[in-house]
Amino acid sequence: MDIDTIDMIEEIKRLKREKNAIILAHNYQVPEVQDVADLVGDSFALSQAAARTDSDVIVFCGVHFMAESAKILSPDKTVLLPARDAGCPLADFVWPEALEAKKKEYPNAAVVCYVNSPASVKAISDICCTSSNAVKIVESLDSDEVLFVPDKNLGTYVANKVKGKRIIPWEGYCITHHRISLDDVIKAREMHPDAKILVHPEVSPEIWQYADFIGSTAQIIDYASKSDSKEFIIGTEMGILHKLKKDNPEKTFYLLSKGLVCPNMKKTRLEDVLDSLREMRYEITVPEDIRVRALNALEKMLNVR
Ligand code: CIZ
Repeated sequence: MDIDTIDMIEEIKRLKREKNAIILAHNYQVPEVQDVADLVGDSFALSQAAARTDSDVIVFCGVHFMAESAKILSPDKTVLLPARDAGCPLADFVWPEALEAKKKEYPNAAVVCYVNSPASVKAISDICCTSSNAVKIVESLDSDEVLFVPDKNLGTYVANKVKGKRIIPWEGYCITHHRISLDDVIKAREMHPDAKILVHPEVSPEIWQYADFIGSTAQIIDYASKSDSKEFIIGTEMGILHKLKKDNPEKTFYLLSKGLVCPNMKKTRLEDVLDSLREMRYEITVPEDIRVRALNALEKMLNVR
């Protein structure tokens, strides 16, 4: 590590103490940002953990909807997103007017909203879900018809698992997970025949048949740590390899496709974390009426046992 980087890390730590801040890094962030963070994880678990602390400031190294979730859970804390233009194309597939129009087409459907969505969409949904609990959330609903937004692959995954309900998936998808091709999986299997293939449910359904495990980032990390296998092929954004390797130095991890790089997750550099704390930027706010309704959809999710 060069001297400038060491100085920068020291300054980030000093400012963090001065401002009583907590730094959160999503599993997809670059290694140096993960290493400077207080917590690394999936977006909703990070937001929940930050809400339980007495910090005044949350620096969310991730993308916009993640910082919004932190604000929804911690309205009295200042939430900062270090890279202002770190958005999520998947979340942008759905917006309130489009969802309201769809709800008119399916007036009896319950609306289940994946956490990868804008706060304004969560606010007009019946309940939220994460990629780890989506099946359980949909199963818990009384309604036989479910409008699932915005990820069509996660929606289809849920539809395959849940019996007796009609799932209407929204037409959104993650551009990064969509880059995995059948050819990538076949080649990876050939090159590493003993490796377990672990993929995120946001990948295309045609990939699922090759997977030994399908789960959220936290579930993939947990699976790899507990498994007796020594080699894994990872089908989600490459940032996760840092934690996988750090937690399991004796195991080997291969990326399923070289396309698994999310340009938005790569926008946050150490310099941005430093500037964020120094200048208190970029503050993420959520209008109170939207926040309260979005919180309601998130709390309903948390109440499902
Ligand atoms: O919400 C998250 O953290 C994402 C993007 C995925 C996951 O599975 O953790």
